[in-house]
Amino acid sequence: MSIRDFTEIQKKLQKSLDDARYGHTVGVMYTAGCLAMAHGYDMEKAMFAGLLHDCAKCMSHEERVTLCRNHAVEISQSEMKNPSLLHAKAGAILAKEAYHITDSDILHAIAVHTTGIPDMSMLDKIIYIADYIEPGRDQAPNLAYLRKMAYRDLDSCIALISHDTLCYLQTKNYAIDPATEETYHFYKQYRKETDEIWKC
Ligand code: DGI
Ligand code: FE
Ligand code: FE
Repeated sequence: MSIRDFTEIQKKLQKSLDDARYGHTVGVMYTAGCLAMAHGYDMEKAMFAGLLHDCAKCMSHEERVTLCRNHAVEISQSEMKNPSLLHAKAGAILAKEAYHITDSDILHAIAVHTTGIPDMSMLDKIIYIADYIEPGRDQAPNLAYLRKMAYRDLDSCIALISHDTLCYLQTKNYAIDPATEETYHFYKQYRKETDEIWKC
């Protein structure tokens, strides 16, 4: 993978994503690159994963279902019922098929970026966190705290992000995917913040 690959992927992505999503994607790409620098991970790999993590976001739910079925990728009941979830697995397929990414670490980070999973790889963690804290985000609670903490402690960031995501889903009465719950259940061992931050 080279700089030329970046430019070509960016051009193609810009055509298939709306402007806001493309802007978010570039934000995640650079944030993932910075987190890789801070934690001694391969910067280019993190940037490719960040760039492509939402590549299936602007497809319809039906298109994502068809894509998964055509590639024999299992769709869970929860992914079938909650269209916001399937763009992660569909994104991993598209990154491979349409953007020619063969690196299995990158494809895995894309596939798990929305719910997280227990015991993630460093790249999975970088993408999960970069997605939440990139500069274009402004709604989530604890953003300033997480933006600082992300350069020091990935695991405690995931504890707080997965906690706040569960709170958000509960408040909105949205169905919670088992993986979202399992992610918090695993990472809560890394909680180290004051009581104030953990309110829901
Ligand atoms: O794709 P992005 O918007 O950049 O971010 P994302 O991939 O983290 O997706 C965020 C959306 O996914 C947000 O609307 C909350 C939703 N989400 C995450 N976990 C769950 C969930 N939605 C449901 N219904 N259940 C979950 O467990
Ligand atoms: Fe996403
Ligand atoms: Fe995203």
